Amino acid sequence: MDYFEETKKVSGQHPKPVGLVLEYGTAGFRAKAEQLDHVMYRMGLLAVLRSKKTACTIGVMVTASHNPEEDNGVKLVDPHGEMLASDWETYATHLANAEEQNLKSVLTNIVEKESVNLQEVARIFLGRDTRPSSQKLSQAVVDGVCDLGGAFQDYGLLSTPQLHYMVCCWNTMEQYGIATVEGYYQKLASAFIALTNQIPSHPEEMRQLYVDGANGIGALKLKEMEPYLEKKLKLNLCNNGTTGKLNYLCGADFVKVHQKPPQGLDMKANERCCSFDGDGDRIVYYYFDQSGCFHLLDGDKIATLMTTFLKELLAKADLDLQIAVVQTAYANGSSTRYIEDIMKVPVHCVNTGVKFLHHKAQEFDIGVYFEANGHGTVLFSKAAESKIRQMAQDESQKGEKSSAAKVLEHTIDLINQTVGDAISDLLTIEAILFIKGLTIQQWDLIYTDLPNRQLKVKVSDRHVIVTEDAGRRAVSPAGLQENIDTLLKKYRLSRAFVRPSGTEDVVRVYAEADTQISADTLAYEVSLVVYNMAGGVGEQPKLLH
Ligand code: G16
Repeated sequence: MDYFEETKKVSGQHPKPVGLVLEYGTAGFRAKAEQLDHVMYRMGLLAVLRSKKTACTIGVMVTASHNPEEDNGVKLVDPHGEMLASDWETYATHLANAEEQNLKSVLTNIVEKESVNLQEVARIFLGRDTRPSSQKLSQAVVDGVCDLGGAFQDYGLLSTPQLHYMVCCWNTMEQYGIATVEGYYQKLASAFIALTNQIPSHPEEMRQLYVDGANGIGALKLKEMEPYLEKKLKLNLCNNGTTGKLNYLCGADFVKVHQKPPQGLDMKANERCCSFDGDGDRIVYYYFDQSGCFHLLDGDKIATLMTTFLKELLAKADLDLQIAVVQTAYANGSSTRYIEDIMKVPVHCVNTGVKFLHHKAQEFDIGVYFEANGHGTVLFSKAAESKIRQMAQDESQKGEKSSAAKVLEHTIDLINQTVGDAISDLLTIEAILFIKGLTIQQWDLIYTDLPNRQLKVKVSDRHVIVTEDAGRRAVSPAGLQENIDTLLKKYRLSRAFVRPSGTEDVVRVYAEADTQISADTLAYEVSLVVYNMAGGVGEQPKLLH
């Protein structure tokens, strides 16, 4: 029997636009929604092969996260809830770009190279975000799955981290948690309640949190979860998707990049606010001070808060576990210096993309990883987790040691270890602030960010820019890095880099320096160099102040 017979018949119903070339980038495929039907169908096919290869359930998430509402995207989730293995990203790109007549040979090639046992049963979990295009695109994935005889469970609307959680739960025989949305809420809520019960009462203002849901799935899911939290938190949710447009002038990416509050949030001085992104895997916090100055607490500040908390607990519990922080080039220089020099915790810098951070964080007993954009989580090694659980359950342990171990155990249960998760991160941050009795202002004072600016430059082919050293140095086009180095000499405490985005058709520019004016000017000058040396298109970059 020709295993790919059905594919030959059906793939024509999901035609590839002529000449379209896409890449499985930082977080899967991202493009205008109308270009993606064939990619979705083909990712359904690939997910079946991946499931047969691993003999596990594989996830497929339809989302373009922080991108504009008109875009969409898809990514595959591996058995333990982690990102797809990198060899398979290459297969995904080949498959998405194959011409119709070559589809069968590309699939056969994957089967042969990976020795996929076609007799193995395949099971796929599906989730999608709230974009208007997501339901139809999700159906194209289902078509692909069914053509290769895979079984599937469609969870419908889910945040990205919820899908990662479901896949992990199912493949660990539900040791990680119950593979339902309710199971997710119950697991996180009971850990949160147990943690906050450490402190008998909280002033009313400590319970108040303003949340910008980016008009996306995160808002919907947080609302669903609220009743499980037993009024421990008073959530004021705006941009909840009922009227506004997804990610438009709101959401974590908007707030981080523009360093200003989202539209739709009526903020008063010193109120604690946070923003999710479009698929609920990123979070940033912020507030206005009395003088009207905006303060952003991004992924770096979150990593610092969580690391401080965990390190103090390890000391109290007298547990000798190695803790490390993983960041990317976007991490503010002040955060890296603070974590390394003051906290004495090692910091590692890797390429942009959660998959790289996650991988590195797995090397430590406790690996805290966060991108500055608010995407991150904490990983506990199996050995570390079992040491902590043993101590927490050991009735012979008394006093501070025992209670620290118990707090650590609840923290493990509250954190979504499969991937960065805005809801889980929110609850973890809130629990830490409760327990430590910290206001957002006190948390903010841990260190002061260096002023920084991020810009985007449109070029005709962003892949002409090639980088090394975790994206911190450009090796191509020739002379680009030398020009950036010359600009850096003009400013104090300066750092800048450029890299092609893996989710948008732009080159990203990052600059930091001793003052906001210097950071803005440096970012502008570097953008001009990119525009001139890397084939800039459209309007020239402008100086923003
Ligand atoms: C995705 C990735 C993140 C990455 C971001 C931007 O976020 O998951 O790791 O930092 O894209 O990547 P790039 O600079 O390559 O465009 P999200 O929230 O959009 O899934």
